[in-house]
Amino acid sequence: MTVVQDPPAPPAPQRGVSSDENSGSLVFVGLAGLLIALVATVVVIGLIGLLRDENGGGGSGGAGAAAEASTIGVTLSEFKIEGDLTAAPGEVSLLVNNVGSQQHNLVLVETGTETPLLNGGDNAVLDLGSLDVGTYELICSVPGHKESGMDATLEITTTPAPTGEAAAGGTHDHNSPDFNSDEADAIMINSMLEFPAETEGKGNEILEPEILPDGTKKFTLEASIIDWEVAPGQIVEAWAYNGMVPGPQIIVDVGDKVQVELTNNTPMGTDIHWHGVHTPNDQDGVSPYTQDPIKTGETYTYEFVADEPAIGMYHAHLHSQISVVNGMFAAFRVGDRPYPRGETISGVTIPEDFEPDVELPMVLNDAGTIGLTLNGKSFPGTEPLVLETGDWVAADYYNEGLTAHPMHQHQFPQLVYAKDGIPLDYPYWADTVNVAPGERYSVIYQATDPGVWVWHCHILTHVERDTGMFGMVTALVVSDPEATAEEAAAEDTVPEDTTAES
Ligand SMILES: [Cu+2]
Repeated sequence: MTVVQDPPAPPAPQRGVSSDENSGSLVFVGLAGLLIALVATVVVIGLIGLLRDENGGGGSGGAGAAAEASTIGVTLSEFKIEGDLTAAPGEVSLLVNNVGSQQHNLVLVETGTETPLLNGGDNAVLDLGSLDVGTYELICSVPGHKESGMDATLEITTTPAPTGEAAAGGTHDHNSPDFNSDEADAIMINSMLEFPAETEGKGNEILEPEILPDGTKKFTLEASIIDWEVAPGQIVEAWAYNGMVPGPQIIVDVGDKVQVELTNNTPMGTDIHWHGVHTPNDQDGVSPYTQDPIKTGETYTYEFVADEPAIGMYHAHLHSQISVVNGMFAAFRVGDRPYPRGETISGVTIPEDFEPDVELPMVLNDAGTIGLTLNGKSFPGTEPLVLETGDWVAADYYNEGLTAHPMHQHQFPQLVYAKDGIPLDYPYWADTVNVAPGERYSVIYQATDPGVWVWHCHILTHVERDTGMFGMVTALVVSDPEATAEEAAAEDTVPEDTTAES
């Protein structure tokens, strides 16, 4: 176990996630201190258990296998085939683990032996039979995946392969003599201690409109391809509105006349669909049915009256399988959120004057260049929420990805009060809210206890892999202002050393 050293004294944390004052380096130093102090008691207990028994269903060659039999761990992801792909001549089987978010398979080209199509997180054992010395080609046969990089060479050789690397980079084979439990723990824990990490760029900024003479709120968008730091040092080509992922939030009032002018600087035709927002048919943004595509270099203006409340989103419809998964999505809200003020749900009464202390969109994605992300960032680049005990959070989940994500909040139940922006007659409390593609769920929850509380997708391969924690995880850093004040008071009463030194 790593020895936890005394953390530096953290400055008083500031609440929230969306305001600029939280992005200062002091806060990060403070958070790092808080996290080092708290991670051992909360995060480690909560999450190390996830390490155990992973890949339990996959099986492996086992300790009793004959000497010439080899089992190799292979991971599939977008768009790579990885593993220590060397073995001695003889029986070879592959323990194949899809750690990506898309479906993949693995095919030995020379023999046509293949796994079934594996969903993200699925394992399979691929028995290749007896192989002679030589090189063999492994590919994913999903159309386009080989060309995107899922093409690897399996080498069968009598030269012994170097040992030790497979445990660090490939799928952990707990039965392998090379498997090192301490090393696996250290990789995971070190990755977790990197949180929170600063990255360049921040999405979801609120877009200010230009007010036209007739009162119309005009918003200006540019679609383009940008370099986006999805995690520290990991720069990808994102497709973005106004240079950010998610794109800027558009928030208007019910009854507002809205104009959105889009200039398309991406290399493909595009349009904007107002998902969950009531519009006339010719503003629905589905070329060619309701408009012509907005070609590269063209500007197009949408115009409609926002006549109904909405917790919606906007994204491209044309070529969405490229542009949306790569980042062209954002939140679009009309009117106030329908908080269940004054209602009693499962014995808990929401105050008549309820207002959240922190509001945030939580945009989920799992594919394209940016991959498994919360608000366009992958852990440890995800943004923490800095809260004080008693604070209420209002979060809107938006799934712009390709698969469902059960979003689990540790400790604090989430009150689901609206689905797709439509207020629920019967709101309900849940610690895990499953959000399918296209869905929105609006929740409020109260941070009642101090500590570091993780908030993450509970598809475990969306948050942990053998190289450490990543993807769809963030955390609430909750401090108790009274305890902090008492600590400060105690420090003030320590007598100062008045001895003069020369
Ligand atoms: Cu997920």
